[in-house]
Amino acid sequence: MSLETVRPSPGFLEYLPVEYQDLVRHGQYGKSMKATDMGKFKELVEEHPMCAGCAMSLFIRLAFIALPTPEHTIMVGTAGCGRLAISQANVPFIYGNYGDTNAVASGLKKGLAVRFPNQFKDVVVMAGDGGLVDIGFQGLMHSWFRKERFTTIMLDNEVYGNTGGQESGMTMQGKVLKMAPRGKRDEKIDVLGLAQTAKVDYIARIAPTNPARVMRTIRRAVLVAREVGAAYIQAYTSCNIEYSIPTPDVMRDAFDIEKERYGFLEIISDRAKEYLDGIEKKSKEKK
Ligand SMILES: Cc1ncc(C[n+]2csc(CCOP(=O)(O)OP(=O)(O)O)c2C)c(N)n1
Ligand code: SF4
Repeated sequence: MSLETVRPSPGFLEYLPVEYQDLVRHGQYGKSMKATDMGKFKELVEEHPMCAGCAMSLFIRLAFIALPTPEHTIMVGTAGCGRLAISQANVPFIYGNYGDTNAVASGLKKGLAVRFPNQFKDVVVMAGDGGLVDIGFQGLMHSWFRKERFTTIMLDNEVYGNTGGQESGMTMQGKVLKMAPRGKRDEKIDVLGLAQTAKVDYIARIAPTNPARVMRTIRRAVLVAREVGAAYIQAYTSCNIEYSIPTPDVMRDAFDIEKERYGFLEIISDRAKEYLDGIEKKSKEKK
């Protein structure tokens, strides 16, 4: 193996598993993909057991395509629907106890910096709203207050999907769910506001209506987390099962909710903006 980690030494590639060969030859290892390339290359996540038509699975697919350097990325997740797909990808995945993602990611990031002082390693937490803001609330907030350099992506389906429809802190007030029959009493938690209070360097709210925008947002978050500070993306990823959205209407729902209360929003600190401007300018010059 060469020191380039992804590119095997000449003559060695053919002895690696076919999956790996494909990822090097026809996949994302060592390359950057566009949303319009979808379907034309070997993706990091190809199969998953999530419900047909689930918007969360679409978002996860886009998130993996967007990773700027998947071969140097480690995902952290927890119980919930999303991990069913995240754990199938060709990216190392750490599955912690429910709610401890941001504590695990904090330790991991520090350990990686000691073990690989000359190689950046991106750490990305991707977990449900319940896992992050209910049971994981303390770990989430403290990782932000400590300015830990990793990305947190909330798969906000506004319910506990994996356990059959309990309300979460992110469920809208008044919403009746299978296991919240009286309707939710309290308001949806303003996690974007909390992220601002904690001075998170890159904050975004997004719905999966525009693949190119989803990918750009994820890339920007991961890059800011690599060199500047904490990054947070809150993504509307509807649960068609618990919200009874017919599969053909899942995207219409995403557009409706985006228009109503989930419009695209980016809040970037001055230092993160300066950093991103520099990177994006260099990349334009290269083209
Ligand atoms: C400590 C602990 N408590 C409870 C559970 C049961 N559990 C598994 S998934 C889940 C809810 C998942 O909801 P969310 O995090 O919003 O993700 P979603 O499934 O909606 O994507 C719960 C409560 C668990 N696995 N561990
Ligand atoms: S239960 Fe809901 S969130 Fe979970 S996979 Fe099915 S549609 Fe998606």
